[in-house]
Amino acid sequence: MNTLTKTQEYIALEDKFGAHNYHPLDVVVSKAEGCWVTDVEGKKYLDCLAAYSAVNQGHCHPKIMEAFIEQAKRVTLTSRAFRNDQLPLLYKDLHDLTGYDMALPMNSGAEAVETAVKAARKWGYTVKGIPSDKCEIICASDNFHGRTVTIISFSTEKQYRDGFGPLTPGFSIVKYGDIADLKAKITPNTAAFLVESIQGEAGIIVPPDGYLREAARLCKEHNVLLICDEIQSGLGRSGKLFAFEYEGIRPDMVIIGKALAGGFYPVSAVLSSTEILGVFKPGDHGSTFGGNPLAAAAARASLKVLVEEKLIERSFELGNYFMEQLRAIKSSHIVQVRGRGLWIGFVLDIKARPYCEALMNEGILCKETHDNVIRFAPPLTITKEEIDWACERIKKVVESIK
Ligand code: IF1
Repeated sequence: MNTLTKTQEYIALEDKFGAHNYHPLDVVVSKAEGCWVTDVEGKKYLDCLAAYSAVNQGHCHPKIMEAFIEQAKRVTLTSRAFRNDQLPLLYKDLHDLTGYDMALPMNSGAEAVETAVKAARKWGYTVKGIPSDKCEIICASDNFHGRTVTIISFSTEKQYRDGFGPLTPGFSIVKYGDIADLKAKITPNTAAFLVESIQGEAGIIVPPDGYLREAARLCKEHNVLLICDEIQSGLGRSGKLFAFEYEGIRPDMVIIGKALAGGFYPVSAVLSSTEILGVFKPGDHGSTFGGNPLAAAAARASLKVLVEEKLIERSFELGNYFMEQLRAIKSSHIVQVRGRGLWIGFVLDIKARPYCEALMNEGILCKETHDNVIRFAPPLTITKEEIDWACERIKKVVESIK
């Protein structure tokens, strides 16, 4: 006799045949539209994670879908051995939207971070004149930039590094938000400072006012490249196109990914100047899938939706509204409500996981970070009414905490 629910059957399969490198909530999603996802039991949930900000445009956006399907019918992959008729148009769109001279497309965020690291190192040797193999890149404490061996080599999170050595040398760490520390750690061999404009994984940490501005000034003074990882904070999540705009700066390199293709496809890119990206010569770097026509078509449509539907402005306004509503909830267990745009860290004085589970039972999907922070990062298409609906349930769950 089989009394397993569909959910339990899928979970049993996944646990038996899949590696256990995640501890997901026990909801098995089978379809999604806009801000809502439906599980295999037919239950609907408001998605307050948005695939870690990869679906800023909402799930299965019809305009991105149309571009994606139309492109899939024509040509999906040429490799970069040949040219395709979509990538040049994506380059132009990225230039027009961001003002950066050039882009280098990859697939995952981590690959784009690796690309920026390689560009910075090569720039360090060929332009700045750093002696061979002496290049240093400065990173921040509590950073999250991905999972490759080189990237975890500059993680300060023990779990991400332990057991994966030997690690890549050439990185040093400064305390995030501490400008004096950055100043102290820049050496003549420093090629770049790599930093998240707002730290995501660390718990939606907005740096102190003036930090990035001062960092940009220091970098300029010492001929060090400022690289902002906007993979999660960028493309409207923070209420601006890029979170560094809050500081009125212009980094030398910007790394984007996630929402660049609205959740349809993994697409990432490094944006920079002709001088910096010009260090790459044919054969220096590449990827089978990077810059493929399906990726480029999905990315073009995704950027168009962000702009045409004014999702960046929406994120700013509705983010402030959402935060106001959350701050109005009275509970001694709420330590802080922080964030920018529709990217909110809801800090509790206790472990957040049980409350993410309770919220799931109420029909809201979200994910804790760092034990006691619940993050709310819904698609930027969310409405005021949906935020009200969510806040009623969040209030109920928070008020149930003993
Ligand atoms: C996982 C976090 C989010 C990123 C920044 C680069 C990457 C990411 C700022 C790498 C990726 C992800 C990956 C995902 C969980 C997730 C995450 F909690 F770990 F921090 F989003 F909040 N730079 N972030 O946030 O991009 O290679 O994954 O495309 O489980 O690792 P990727």
